[in-house]
Amino acid sequence: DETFSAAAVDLGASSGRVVLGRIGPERLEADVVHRFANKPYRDDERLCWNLGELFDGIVNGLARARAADQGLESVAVDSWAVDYGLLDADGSLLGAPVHYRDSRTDGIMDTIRQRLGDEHLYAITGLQFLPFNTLYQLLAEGPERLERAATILLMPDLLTHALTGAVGAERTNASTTQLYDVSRGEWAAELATDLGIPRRILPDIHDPGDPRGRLLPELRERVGDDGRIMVRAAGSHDTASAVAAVPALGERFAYISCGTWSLVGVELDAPVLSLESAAANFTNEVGVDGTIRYLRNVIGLWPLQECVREWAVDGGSASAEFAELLEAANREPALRSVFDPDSAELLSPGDMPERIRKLCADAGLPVPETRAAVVRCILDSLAIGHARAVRDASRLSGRAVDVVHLVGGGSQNRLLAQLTAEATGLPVLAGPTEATALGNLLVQARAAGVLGSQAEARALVAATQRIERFEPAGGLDWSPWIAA
Ligand code: ADP
Ligand code: LRH
Repeated sequence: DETFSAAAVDLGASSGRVVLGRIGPERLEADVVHRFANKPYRDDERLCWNLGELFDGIVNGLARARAADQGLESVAVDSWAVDYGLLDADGSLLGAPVHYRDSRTDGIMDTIRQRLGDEHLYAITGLQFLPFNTLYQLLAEGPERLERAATILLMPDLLTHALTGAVGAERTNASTTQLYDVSRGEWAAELATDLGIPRRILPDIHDPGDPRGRLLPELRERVGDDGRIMVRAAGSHDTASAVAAVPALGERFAYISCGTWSLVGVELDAPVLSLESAAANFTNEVGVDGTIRYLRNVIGLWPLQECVREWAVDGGSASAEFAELLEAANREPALRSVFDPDSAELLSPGDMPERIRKLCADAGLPVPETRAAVVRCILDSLAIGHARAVRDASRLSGRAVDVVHLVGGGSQNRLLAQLTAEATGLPVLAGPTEATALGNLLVQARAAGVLGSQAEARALVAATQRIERFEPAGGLDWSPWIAA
């Protein structure tokens, strides 16, 4: 039997899931065997991730995957980028991992940019300037805590450590820290030292697919494993895994990995480190097989998630109430009021409908009063953000783009897919929804020798997964909005 059984642990900012995959040269089946909410909490002052709950979700999910398939032989973890836990010399966690949307980093990025200069920082790291990059979070820890720390483990590495005891950093996610030298392919040790971040806390780097260890004995019992399961590194940055599963058959494509964030860009062989690229805030993150994810963070479905949270509407994939809200937004007039999706005011949680109304009012546009009008305003604005980023990615990298692949939870939003096709003027291929988990699984299958190249893996996604095409029809002129 040539079928390979693996589980992907995929943690998004809004939910986590364990996906059981069965993969062969012409087979790719993936079932979500466990899905759990990812709910940050506020301790005295900080917004934190609930590591204990996430870990329980993972172990319970792996137990379900093992019960469903006795042949389960491989597991890998991916999650959102930049966040981490610090371990002390005894291997104990120095406090809960802090959420990247916490205010502890306020002001730090600006200070560092002034001190070192964008040109210097970008030439080394190629990373976009986001206030919550790991670099700035580490500086927010303060010197005493950095002194006490023995190692930093990014979220997927922290969970891999909890599963196996192994310590290390996986490359695709290391590349999101702004402490990684994208040209040399190693930690930017000098930059770290200059900023007072001890070099010793940055662990050895591993590549996607590398074996990381067996489950710890106490977990084998909970999972029902007899020591057979190998935990591997995935492309542990969720966006790296999502892009690895984009069902593109050629080179002339852009992708939008759309969930809490929309990550919008193209795939390249080498980084673009021009000042123009830095000014447009494009990033050069490392992908599977050493590719470069040349992209920009666009606000994504975060404002919509925050609105439905405020309205106490279930925004989950099977919610009828959510589907009705999107239907109502579809009936609203297009491009009535929009906001700049790059507005820094929208990054933190809370009070989202009011903040959106204020942005519209400040811009002298009609204020969206009803829920349907607010949702329409969000989706129109997001489509504008998508179009602007696709255009700039292509222009700054010189890569021609004929088609846009929309993947992730947001690819189920048909209105958003249609608006994105209209705004970009390009056909949009929507799906797969669980691209991240699929990309995680495909890397494991390649490491196990079940699949060959990345191109073969992508062709397998294209041949087996449901993908819907949206044409750039519609009589509206989006260009003034994109230009503004
Ligand atoms: P993340 O990985 O960042 O947690 P996901 O990729 O899971 O995000 O995407 C979550 C988003 O997908 C939700 O915020 C929601 O807007 C969208 N979504 C989920 N299910 C549906 C659905 N059935 N119809 C439309 N949109 C959906
Ligand atoms: C998407 C993502 C994105 C990062 C953000 C913090 O889940 O990993 O690529 O910028 O989370």
